[in-house]
Amino acid sequence: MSPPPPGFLARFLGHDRSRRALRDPEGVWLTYGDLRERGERAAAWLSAEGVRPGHVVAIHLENSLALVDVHLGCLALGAVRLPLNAHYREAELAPILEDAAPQLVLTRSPERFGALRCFPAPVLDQTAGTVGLSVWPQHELTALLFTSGTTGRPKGVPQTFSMWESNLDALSSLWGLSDDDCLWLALPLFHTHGLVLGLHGTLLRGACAVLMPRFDPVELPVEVTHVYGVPTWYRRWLPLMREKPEGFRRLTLLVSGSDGLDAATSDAVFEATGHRILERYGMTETLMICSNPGAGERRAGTVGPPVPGVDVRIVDGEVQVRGPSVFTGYWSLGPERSGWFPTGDAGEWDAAGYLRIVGRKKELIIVGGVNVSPLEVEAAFADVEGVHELGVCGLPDPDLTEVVALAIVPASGAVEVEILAGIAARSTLLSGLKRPRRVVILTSLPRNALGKLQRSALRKQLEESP
Ligand code: MCA
Ligand code: AMP
Repeated sequence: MSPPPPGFLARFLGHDRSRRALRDPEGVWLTYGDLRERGERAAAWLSAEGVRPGHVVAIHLENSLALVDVHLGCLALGAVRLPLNAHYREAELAPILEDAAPQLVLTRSPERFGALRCFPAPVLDQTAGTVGLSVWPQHELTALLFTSGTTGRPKGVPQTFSMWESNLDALSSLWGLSDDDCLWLALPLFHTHGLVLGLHGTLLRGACAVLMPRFDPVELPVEVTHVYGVPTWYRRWLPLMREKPEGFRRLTLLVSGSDGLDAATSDAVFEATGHRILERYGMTETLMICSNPGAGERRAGTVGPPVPGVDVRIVDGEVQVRGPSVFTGYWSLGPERSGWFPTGDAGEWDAAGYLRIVGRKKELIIVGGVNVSPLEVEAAFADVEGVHELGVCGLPDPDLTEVVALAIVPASGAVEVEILAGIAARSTLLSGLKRPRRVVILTSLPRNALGKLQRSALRKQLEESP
């Protein structure tokens, strides 16, 4: 085997092979040695299927050991991972697949992938002893993460080892992380939060994680010390936190991100468990931008000061960022960008230099920590029969923070029940969190003088007529 490469991968490969790394969803613990071996076998399988360094491998799987195997196999081979939301349907996947052109797909739903070659999981046992590859190469580009764009068409964000290493090391010092930590990893591994902070943050540090198939508001295994989650999780956990607080009191760190954490939830968790949730703020394009500290004051309602090494400024109310963890340009869109990146989030500094996110300049609805483009949802329903015009906005929700609402103006003579049946049928083409939870028939939509839909006015109108 070739000598291990420097940098990010060398640190993962350098951990003591006998150390615990991951408990799989079946409850079996794997060591760093086990993960390395599984990665090399998965690399041999991928290679036998024609994948070469630099090729793109699509991963459309729920959290499982098979999903971790293929990630490790791509790392070992130098292939580029394309994590896909496992809830995505054919129409949501199509623009991403067209843009990223994967060599093959790991999925249990091959019918969503047209002519692409699909496999349910890497076959490790047929490849034992066939490694013979120059494994664990050092490629800067390691993954492509797609995020909803301002046009409604998802855009690929190339992820490099150096972006990850700089951001993860900064968070590690700021949060006081160590190799003794054990993370409860129920975040889906197809988003930045779960994949980069959760899985790779753990493996870079030599710590361990308990991998869950998905979030459920259950009691935590005794070995768990840390939780990274979204506000919806903490709200769903509150009844259990109040009933059985001991299991939460013994944790050492609870982190929230991906969506604004309201002060009421933060305070209620503090009352029940004695822990002030650490809130941080980031983006797929930039990784973590601001964070409250591990030691020191955590201010509820703020996302903290800039992460060390990251420059943050506010221009015309919008948060802008630059630094070593910021991407250098969207996949296949070019030209390379540089300098300050506008986040589309509205923010202001408080007196202590902590950032408060006060709104969004971009058209985005965040449902349970998952980004939904209102433009994409509008496009999905635009040609339903009997619809004259339509508009989508977010509405506040006590569980998911926001949910999608759809307002329709019928064409003259159209029959309401038929429109609603058309909307229901079309909804099944979207993943669950993008589906409208409220559908309203109106006589007109609020538009400005140029005819542009006024989404905040629509939201206000729907909030006032529940
Ligand atoms: C569940 N559904 C989804 C997703 N999760 N649809 C699209 N994307 C998803 N990620 C669908 C299910 O298939 C189901 O559809 C419907 O939603 C069910 O609703 P509900 O029961 O309320 O949902 P749930 O299954 O309990 O999941 C809600 C959740 C979960 C627990 C909040 O989505 C979650 O763990 N979210 C975390 C998201 C996250 O990691 N975000 C990070 C991205 P059907 O009805 O057809 O069955 S942001 C990021 O990475 C940046 C960098 C950052 O700052 O962190
Ligand atoms: P993504 O593009 O999936 O990486 O999502 C990034 C977006 O999530 C950011 O631009 C914010 O709008 C939002 N976000 C992430 N963390 C927070 C937070 N702590 N508070 C408010 N919004 C957040």
